[in-house]
Amino acid sequence: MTLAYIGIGSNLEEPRAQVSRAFDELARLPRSRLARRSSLYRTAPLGHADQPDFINAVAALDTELGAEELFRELQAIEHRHGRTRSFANAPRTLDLDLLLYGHASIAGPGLVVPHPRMHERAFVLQPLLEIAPAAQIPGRSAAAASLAACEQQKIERLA
Ligand code: PH2
Ligand code: MG
Ligand code: MG
Repeated sequence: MTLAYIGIGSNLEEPRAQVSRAFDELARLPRSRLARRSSLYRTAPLGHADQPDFINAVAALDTELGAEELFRELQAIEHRHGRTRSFANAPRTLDLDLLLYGHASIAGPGLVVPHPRMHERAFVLQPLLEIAPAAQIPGRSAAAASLAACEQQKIERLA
């Protein structure tokens, strides 16, 4: 079993419902158990500013799936949510990012773990730290140390 962390994001077509459904679909993945779900967070868009706010969250998944297998399952869920790919950082119905896969560092053609930008994003780090306060990012520092550098990013935990 490997403990993987998955970043969830949506800013189109009822984002809160998209994210809630995504948690349920992660819970149904084969050879896997949804271990924890973070709260939902409303966050200002990063990268491409002219788009709606996002709903973001993080899931912890205990899984026997390999990293590539899990990555393909995540893409299949995105696809079922009507995800299309237009340009980088475009608005999306659902984005599922494999943030961490145990303590592994992976640099494949289609999959890079840890997620290469997670350490600079409050919308990843804050929900991650909610469910894994001691999280370490392989090749970098503790997630908590990275969050300190993101304090200007707008993020609000939803009730
Ligand atoms: N995802 C991006 C780019 N910018 N901004 C927020 N607030 N939340 C996201 O999930 C997000 C983003 C690329 O995946
Ligand atoms: Mg993403
Ligand atoms: Mg993605």
